[in-house]
Amino acid sequence: MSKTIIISNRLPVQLQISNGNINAIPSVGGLATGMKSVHSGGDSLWIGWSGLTDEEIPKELAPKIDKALAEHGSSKVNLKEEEVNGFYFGFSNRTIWPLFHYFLEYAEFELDSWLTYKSVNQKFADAIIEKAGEEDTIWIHDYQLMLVPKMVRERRPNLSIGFFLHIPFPSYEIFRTLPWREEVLEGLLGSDLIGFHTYDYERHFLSSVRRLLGAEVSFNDIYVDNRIVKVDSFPMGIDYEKFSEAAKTHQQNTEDQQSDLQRRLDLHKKSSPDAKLILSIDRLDYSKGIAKRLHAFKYFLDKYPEYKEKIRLIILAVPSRSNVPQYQLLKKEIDELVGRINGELSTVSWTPIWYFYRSLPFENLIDLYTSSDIAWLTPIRDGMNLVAKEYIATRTDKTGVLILSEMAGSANEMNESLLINPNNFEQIADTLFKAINMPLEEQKRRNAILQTRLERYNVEKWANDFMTSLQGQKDRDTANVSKRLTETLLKGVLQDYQKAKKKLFFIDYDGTLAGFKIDPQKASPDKELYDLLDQLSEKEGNDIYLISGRDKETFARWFLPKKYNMIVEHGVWISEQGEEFRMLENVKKDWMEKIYPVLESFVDRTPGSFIEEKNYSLAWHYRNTDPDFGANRATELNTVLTSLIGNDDISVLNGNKVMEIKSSNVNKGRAAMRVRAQKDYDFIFAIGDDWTDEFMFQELPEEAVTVKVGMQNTQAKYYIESVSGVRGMLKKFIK
Ligand code: GDG
Repeated sequence: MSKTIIISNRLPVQLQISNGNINAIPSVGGLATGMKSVHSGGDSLWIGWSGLTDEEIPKELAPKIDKALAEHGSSKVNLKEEEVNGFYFGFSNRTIWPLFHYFLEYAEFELDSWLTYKSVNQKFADAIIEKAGEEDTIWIHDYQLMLVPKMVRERRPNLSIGFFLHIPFPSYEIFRTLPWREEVLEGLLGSDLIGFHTYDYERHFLSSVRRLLGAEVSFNDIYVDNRIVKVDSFPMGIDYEKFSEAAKTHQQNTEDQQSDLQRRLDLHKKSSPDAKLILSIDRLDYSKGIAKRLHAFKYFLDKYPEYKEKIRLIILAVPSRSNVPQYQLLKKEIDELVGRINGELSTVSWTPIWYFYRSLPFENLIDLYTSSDIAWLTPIRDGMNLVAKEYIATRTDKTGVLILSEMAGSANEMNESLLINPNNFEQIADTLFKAINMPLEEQKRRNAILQTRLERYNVEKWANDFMTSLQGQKDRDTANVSKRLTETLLKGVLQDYQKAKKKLFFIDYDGTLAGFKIDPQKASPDKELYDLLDQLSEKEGNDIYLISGRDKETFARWFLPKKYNMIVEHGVWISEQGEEFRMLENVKKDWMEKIYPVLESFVDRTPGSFIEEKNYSLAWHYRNTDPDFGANRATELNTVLTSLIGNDDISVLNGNKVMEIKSSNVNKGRAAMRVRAQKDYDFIFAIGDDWTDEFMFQELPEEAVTVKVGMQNTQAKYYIESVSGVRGMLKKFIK
């Protein structure tokens, strides 16, 4: 039976060693809860680091640990202290974390940490390879493991692999600064599905893939070698029921069931019933903007001094990554700031800030959520921010105001909260004022909408959506395989070919027989290609036609001495058995002088693009431009040309990074049909990579063998993945 393997840096279990005994306690974190529906029973395995280094695990306890973990469906990756330092505290948290959160100035680019990151990723990949069966599904989590998908794919190409990034993916301008950027992208592209919290992160990722790897992207599909990688956004939800139920139970607690914290909170409320509690909860991380929030708090009290003694800020900062120097500095900064603000503003009966630097038990978290009138969460950057969602889920009477940074992923789904820019103190101060004074009716109206949404798109739905989409990728691959020109299918084609007497081949050149070159003139044929075409042409009964959009001069130079049959400029000219080119279609060219200046203006405004002037068509190439920019300009040019052309008999072809303007009555399909009519062919074969080849695929009769190079949408019967496979396949027709 197939199983699901989940991989994350940390296991969803905490190990405790005491008196030679091992205790494995399930963690309650968001991810662990979210994956509950996926990680159930014997059908799933969770692989990760246990939290204890090899040095911390006594040798004699190792088997006991494995057993304890296995009881929780978990299996550990062993890491030495040095590996944890380089991989986790090093590259993950001193390079990727700051860079992906736009803290470029904190990002360190250390070769040693990168090398450790690579080798530890390999360890995780090896653990998967060891445990995974052929039909298993793999779900890899987060920025610590970005190289794992490719490492697994290389050894186990048929596994279904998904990856989810829990932090933002930065804009290309930031990501490009990473010295190992291509390797990171290639690592991720080992997946079948890559998930992000928001569409913006997805968009940034696609842009980096296009710019840095030059990969073909169509909507949210990336074409990689012989695979399609899907990219999508799946905003992570929370275990809504757990939080709302906990809040309900909490409200029914009798006084002696209450926690100390709750009693203190109630006492405060009793002593000043009109005072408002403002809550801020985060891991102590510079991305969460805690220091800025403290400054903004002071700014508010300076602007609205009437609220002194009327509000209290509770800050819960959960210790995090305290081995990393930036975090130690931040801790110091926040300690000092709290001290300074409290020192300056406190009165005998009022301390403006209550500050907790610790992790609190879940019950206390609920105490804080349910007792606070306002949740104030202002990260400078945050992949999602689950605290915002949890606060809303606990507001069972629908009161409470959420102030949320628009830089948090959750802001996309929480429009009914008060959204602020964490750098705009004026706006923050006014928003706090608004929150403090928001009528109950308005609070309830806003929260009702938020609660309905959060309850529906909860964490279980998130995990299921991701898994369904990953399964969809698998089915899609299977659907594609049926069209792929596999060895078996090719065998059948070759049998038909052997039986036939009169055989006709149409073979496109660029992107089919030769790979693309930055300068089209450099894509000239090599000896291997000449030999192949010689032998194909010499075979009895074979009529081979090279069919191309290229100009006749280039083809005459390359192929006329060889006497190959050629159709060029999309079907305007034909040359058979070494004769001079003759016109196959009567075409007008008076439109060219009108269109040329238009194309020139596009070349001027689009660096890297150029015009190719053929006898009967004009082509605007944008292969060497910035991919997004080029595609935008192509759309623009299309609009301009369509309005100019009107009813004239010319049309615009959108090729692979080229737009070609030519007479409407000329295309490869018409040309191929004319040639076909010359003889009574009993085997027809056509192959090409481009949009312009689709005319052939459409026009040729049903029994023709039509083959597309690449996996994009096509009318062809079959596809073959790449140029490199084309020649090998054609060689089989010689034997
Ligand atoms: C990363 C991304 C993304 C907090 N303090 C205590 C405590 N918590 C719990 C909260 C919440 C979780 O920790 C924090 O989650 P966040 O989403 O706010 O932030 P990160 O830890 O930075 O997580 C983030 C997330 O991954 C998921 O993809 O949203 O953007 O940075 O669940 O309740 N829990 C307990 N005591 C505490 O003191 N028990």
